[in-house]
Amino acid sequence: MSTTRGALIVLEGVDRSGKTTQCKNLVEWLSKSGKKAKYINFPDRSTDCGSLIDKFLTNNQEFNDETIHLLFSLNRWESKSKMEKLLKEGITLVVDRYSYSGVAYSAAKGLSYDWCKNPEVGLLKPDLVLYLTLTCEAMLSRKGFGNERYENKEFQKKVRECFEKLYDSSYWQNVDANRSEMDLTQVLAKYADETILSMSNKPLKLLW
Ligand code: T5A
Ligand code: NA
Repeated sequence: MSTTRGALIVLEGVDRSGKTTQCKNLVEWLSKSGKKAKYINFPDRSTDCGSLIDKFLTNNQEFNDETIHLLFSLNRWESKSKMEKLLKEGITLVVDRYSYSGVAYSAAKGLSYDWCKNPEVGLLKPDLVLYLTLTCEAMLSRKGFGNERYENKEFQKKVRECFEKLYDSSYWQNVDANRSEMDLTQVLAKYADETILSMSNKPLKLLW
């Protein structure tokens, strides 16, 4: 019998909406319920390309809008074959940001949607996008906000509008992130479980 592939589950949302916390909780929850799951995050700051992105985000290096956009995209392309292999081995991937962040943050700076989407064409398409929503007030009150590039209220408002344009009800689920960490994990785990259960024989698709 062939292995049922893992599900590709992406968490998206504005800065500080709790993506990293929830991705890690979700992997732990899935593992405890006997499912194979792995955490993956973008940007992956561990590669050469990722280290350039890190310098940019921490304001230690400048790139024009197009260059940094392509670096973020390249950083996902670097991981494509590794991700495909894991999914085919039956491992569910819980991914902390993906192409939607790539498009939303660059479009918020004024680049066109089509231009932003193009370098992502051919990357793996998620089976589920969990989009964490959070009011501006709640976002500003969270720890650590304001340390990196892009962490300001006006820009985050634009990012929010750009994410909303990318929303696709066929595989996106909006989830209000303004609740306790554990409550939120429970809600997300239910959606993740449903997606994993529906995986049998589903082929891997490509963006968009
Ligand atoms: N970017 C990214 C692009 O421009 N293009 C791209 O292609 C990609 C992939 C860095 C930046 O890069 C941009 C977007 C970003 O601006 P990152 O490394 O994912 O991306 O950013 P981080 O700064 O690591 O993460 P975020 O700021 O997005 O935060 P998270 O992961 O959403 O939130 P988390 O889990 O770290 O929690 C934030 C704080 O809130 C608390 C936590 O304890 C923490 O202090 N918290 C809660 N508080 C109350 N209630 C809850 N339920 C809470 N959950 C967490
Ligand atoms: Na994060």
